[in-house]
Amino acid sequence: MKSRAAVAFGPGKPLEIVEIDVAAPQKGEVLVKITHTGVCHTDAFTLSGDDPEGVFPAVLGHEGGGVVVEVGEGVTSLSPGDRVIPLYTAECGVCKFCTSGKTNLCQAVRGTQGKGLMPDGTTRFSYNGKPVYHYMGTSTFSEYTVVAEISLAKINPHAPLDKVCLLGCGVTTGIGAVHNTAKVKPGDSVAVFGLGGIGLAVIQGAVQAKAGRIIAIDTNAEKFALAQEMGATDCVNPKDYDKPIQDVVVAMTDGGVDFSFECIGNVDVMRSALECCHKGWGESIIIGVAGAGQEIRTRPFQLVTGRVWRGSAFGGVKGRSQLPGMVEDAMAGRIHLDPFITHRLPLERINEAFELMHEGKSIRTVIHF
Ligand code: NAD
Ligand code: AHE
Ligand code: ZN
Ligand code: ZN
Repeated sequence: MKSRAAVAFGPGKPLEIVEIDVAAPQKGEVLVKITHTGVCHTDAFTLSGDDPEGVFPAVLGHEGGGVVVEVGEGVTSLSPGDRVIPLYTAECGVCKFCTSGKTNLCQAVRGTQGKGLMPDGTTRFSYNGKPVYHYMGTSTFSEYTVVAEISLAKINPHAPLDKVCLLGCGVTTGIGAVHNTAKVKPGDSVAVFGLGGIGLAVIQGAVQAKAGRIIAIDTNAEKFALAQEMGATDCVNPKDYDKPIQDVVVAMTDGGVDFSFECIGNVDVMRSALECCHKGWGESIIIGVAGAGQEIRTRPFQLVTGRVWRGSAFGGVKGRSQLPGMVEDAMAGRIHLDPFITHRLPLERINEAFELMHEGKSIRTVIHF
């Protein structure tokens, strides 16, 4: 079938809106009509060429919501008409990772997914007869996409897709990192570096966890109003100080925070986020994604003296079993999605969403088809 899609033809180039061909779903696959998708910084990261897994031409996008149109052979858990959120972290339920009870990082389709291919090693997308690659197993920047059955969360049939699409990445990542990775407890102090969609979701999670101090840190002071509305107790701009930001946070908190979250993808800030944690127990969660060749550094003494570095992918959330509950939370008002949606645009204007993000003017732009 034909589908309108925003195709990334090469690194650093604007997306092009073209009509691609989408082949029928094969065994274990599902054809989904995407109605809405957010634009996450990770899409911009891959488009920039910094992603070691970036392949072109590709249909990017991983923060979508849609409706099942057709199922391939052997698909039993989904039917046409079901509302779904595509998952870049699958949940097969049977692999070593899924059964470990220790991680959400199902590996059933991760190998082919990282190469821009469906699990059978081929693509369902083509343009002028040439293959177009998939992205993160989701490719939500296309009106029609093909996704593995194990990479789809079936959600409430009445869920507002124009909002809950944000649970496909940003909001789930931030809230999940607080509860599943850090396990923040009432009264804990928290520092959040970077106040985009991810950092603001961390703040929302920290409020849910009844954290004490929530210190919001960004070099763009225009982000502070929303951070405060979300529940930040303090806002700090590193540009206002002539000493390292970790020293500022340590001085504010009688020795450092219980938890910090890096939500930028800057390896220097990752060091600051670790070093602003309290001696003996402070934990720093890396959420930001850094480019090829980037490495983190600190003095080993920072770890010897009890600080801990952890990472978090998709907030540690198992998509098929846990995301439907988070959709219910959003529908019941326990998760607030509206504050994240600063802009709405049609697919044809998707490049403006990237510009707004780079200019620091948006939190999330929701694209409609
Ligand atoms: P965003 O661009 O909306 O927000 C980033 C924020 O960081 C902006 O407010 C910006 O002003 C701020 N910032 C930039 N440099 C800074 C600095 N030196 N000090 C303080 N603040 C600074 O991005 P986003 O969509 O919120 O994504 C944030 C990061 O999280 C990205 O790296 C993205 O790839 C990553 N991410 C990771 C996961 C995961 O599962 N681990 C999921 C989603 C996104
Ligand atoms: N492809 C990159 C890594 C990108 C990355 O870390 N992705 C995050 C999700 S970002 C969503 O906005 C993630 O979940 N990683 C775990 C995984 O399995 O990809 C690289 O460096 O190669
Ligand atoms: Zn994302
Ligand atoms: Zn699995």
